[in-house]
Amino acid sequence: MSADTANTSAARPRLSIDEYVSGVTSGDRAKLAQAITLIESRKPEHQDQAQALLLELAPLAGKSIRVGISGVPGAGKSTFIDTLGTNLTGDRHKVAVLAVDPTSARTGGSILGDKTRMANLATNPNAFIRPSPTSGTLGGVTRTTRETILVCEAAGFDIVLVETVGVGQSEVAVSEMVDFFMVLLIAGAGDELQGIKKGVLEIADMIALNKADGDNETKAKVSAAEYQHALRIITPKDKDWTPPVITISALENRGLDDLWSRITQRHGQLTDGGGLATMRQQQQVRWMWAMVEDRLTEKLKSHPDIKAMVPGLESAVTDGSMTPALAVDKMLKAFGV
Ligand SMILES: Nc1nc2c(ncn2[C@@H]2O[C@H](COP(=O)(O)OP(=O)(O)O)[C@@H](O)[C@H]2O)c(=O)[nH]1
Ligand SMILES: [Mg+2]
Repeated sequence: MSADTANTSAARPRLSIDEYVSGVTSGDRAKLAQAITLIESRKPEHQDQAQALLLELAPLAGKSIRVGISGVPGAGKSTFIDTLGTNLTGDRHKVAVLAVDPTSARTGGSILGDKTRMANLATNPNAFIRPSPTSGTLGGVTRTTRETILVCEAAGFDIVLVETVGVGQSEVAVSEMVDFFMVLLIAGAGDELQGIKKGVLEIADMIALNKADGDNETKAKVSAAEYQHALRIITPKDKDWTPPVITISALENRGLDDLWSRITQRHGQLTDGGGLATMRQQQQVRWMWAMVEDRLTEKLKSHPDIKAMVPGLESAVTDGSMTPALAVDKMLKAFGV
């Protein structure tokens, strides 16, 4: 069913697919924003239209450098993106800033991609900032952000920055949708606090010690050396790339040219060797399976028979009168598989 044949409803999308396509590709920012809203909508008829739109835009997508940026609140992500983005637009790039923050709905705070924290970029005609959707599961937010990357690329943005918080699963989700994943750290803030224990060193393509300015500069350099050392004992993601550890000051715009040249160096290496295409293909396939798991689990949990039996099964597993495997058998039987 396409949205055009759907029953009339107040919330029905106002544009046709052709209008979205021509709006997005002609650089109409309002239409770009509307296309993203369509993608974020959970209404089935909007979803159908969004997927049709993505198929239309797909041939125009894929041509950007996709960079993930992680760091705990306060690490300087907004400041960094504002400065880097301004540098890049100054070099004639078009920069889209997206965010993955599944916690923003619950906490009401720390909505990543907040335009007020990126004052320069927010008013820059060659930048587009889209805050994280404020509702949804990690899987849901991941899907919309992934699809939004494609729409922004079709709209001519040649650099896409995806911001996320340096805690938990959202980092892994973002590293799976970008070409290059970097972590912003601050010297002396404590590894635990900054999520280092969560295996982030294993997925990072670069570590940048931010706030290397004023009295903090020496501390940042010492810290960088320590992380460099820590990285040496970790098996790299790719034998052709040793993640650099560098010091920067987002506030003073220091070290950002070096940082960007490393990203383009790695991107060039991946593009030339064919590794980029392979990596993106593998990301798509892994994502497909992740979505299968998400959707199946959702369907299973919302099945009325299963909903009815879950409390009993949980308490039986809790008190040991049933093994977890037997409980799963019962559930799947009720589900019809
Ligand atoms: N000294 C210094 N302060 C910085 C730097 N980058 C960010 N900050 C400050 O750190 C605080 C948090 O920065 P923000 O960009 O909001 O961090 P976010 O929570 O990761 O987005 C703000 O007060 C910034 O001004 C830097 O390079 N040097
Ligand atoms: Mg911020």
